[in-house]
Amino acid sequence: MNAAARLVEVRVPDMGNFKDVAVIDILVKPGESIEPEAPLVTLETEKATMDVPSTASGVVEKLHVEKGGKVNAGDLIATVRSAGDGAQAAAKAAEPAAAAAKSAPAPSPAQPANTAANAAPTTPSGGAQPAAATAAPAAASPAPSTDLPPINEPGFSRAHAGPSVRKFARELGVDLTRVAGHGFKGRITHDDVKAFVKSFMGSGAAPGAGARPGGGLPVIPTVDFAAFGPVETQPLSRIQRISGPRLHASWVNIPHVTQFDEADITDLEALRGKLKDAAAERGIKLTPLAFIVRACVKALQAFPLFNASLDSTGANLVLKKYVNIGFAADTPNGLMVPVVHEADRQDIYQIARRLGELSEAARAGKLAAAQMQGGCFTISSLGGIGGTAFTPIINAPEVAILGVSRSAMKPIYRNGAFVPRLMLPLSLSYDHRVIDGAMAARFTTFLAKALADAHVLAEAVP
Ligand code: CAO
Repeated sequence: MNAAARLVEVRVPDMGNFKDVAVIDILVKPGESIEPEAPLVTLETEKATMDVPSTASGVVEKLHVEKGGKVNAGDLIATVRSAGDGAQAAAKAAEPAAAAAKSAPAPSPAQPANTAANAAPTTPSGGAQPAAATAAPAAASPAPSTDLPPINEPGFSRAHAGPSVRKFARELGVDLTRVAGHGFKGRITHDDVKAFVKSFMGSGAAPGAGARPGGGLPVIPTVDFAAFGPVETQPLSRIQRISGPRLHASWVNIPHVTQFDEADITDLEALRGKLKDAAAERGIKLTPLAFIVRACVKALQAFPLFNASLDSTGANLVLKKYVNIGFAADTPNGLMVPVVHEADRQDIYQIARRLGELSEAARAGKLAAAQMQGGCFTISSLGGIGGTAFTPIINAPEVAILGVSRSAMKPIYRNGAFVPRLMLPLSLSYDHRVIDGAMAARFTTFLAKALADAHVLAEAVP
């Protein structure tokens, strides 16, 4: 942008991995007066449409794109003769738009209305964490006093509405992603926002089929089981009562996708067979999990998006510069998720020792709160038990979890012949708001390759 000439250049924000995105609509004309956030053009990826808002108020000087054209991140869309809000303010305004587009290229589901589950830290398909374990993801955006659903910020920034409607919605605490637009080309109008608020206040529930009073999820009907035969009622364990709502919060807040793959661990098992007796003499049980943790460390280092969390606004990613790996441990009291801290600084023996210590403490019910905190990524291994694949629930606010099932000898076709190879099933669930399918497939491919390269995994950590 050129501050001296007071001309502001509005460019296509970062759109994640999307390339050559279609311009499906031009919403302004040269000479038209606009306010900041006024949508200029509508773009359409395979997954969503989004308006690119102006970053300044003023008059549209020139449009640099046309309907039907293709654009990429950084391309110039329009030049706006600024009405005096200055280049600096415009640049500032551009940040959230870019971050929003980047963090959520696909349409984000609305946040659930009831914040009770959000207020507690969420845990994995894995288990319980004490209340102090992690920051509450939704704590920073309290629901308005009307109990309207919290605003989904990335969705709000892409909503098809003009600046005054946005301002109006903000004042009322209305999440524009939930409002149906009845204006020109489906644009949301003041009346649409009013109608939304009226319907909400009138019914006491957020609009939507099957919503229950309070704006939550549809309710499962109550059944009198005793009417069909003898029953016994058992209370849930303390850990189940803690972890249940957190699992539920993760399930309803995060659009989960699970990517399946297999790793050839024939060489890994051969190597582990050679090393495990010597390890046992040092009091270390060298199970496959230690190698898997080491391989995950390498994958997280290669794919930093997997070692990240969305912040409470949902508009920014927090990239972690440390690698702490949680693992689901089956205990007599239920599932717990101890964390191997600084897993990136440990070799397989150190990791295996730590896994043993933490599993033992978990089973004895002696895990300290700090030993369950700070995780970046979780592994849920059912390999010692069985199964071929499963769909683990993400340990929110982490963005991915690796499920591991039992390895099996399989005929693999290689160089014109079938050869017997020991294959380890991998099931990676990921947050589709942050990670797209191609990246998930690259991650599991990398992981499988790392697991096949057992000698590298067994090397000392620099
Ligand atoms: N394929 C085949 N065998 C495997 C394997 C795999 N993927 N993973 C482990 N094994 C073997 C081990 O080698 C070990 O055999 P040996 O004693 O002959 O060496 C045996 O299974 C048992 O291993 P383990 O369970 O003692 O150790 P581990 O490091 O594999 O796992 C822990 C540790 C804590 C993850 C595990 O004990 C556990 O609790 N798993 C359950 C996790 C869980 O319930 N997840 C579900 C969460 S979703 O609700």
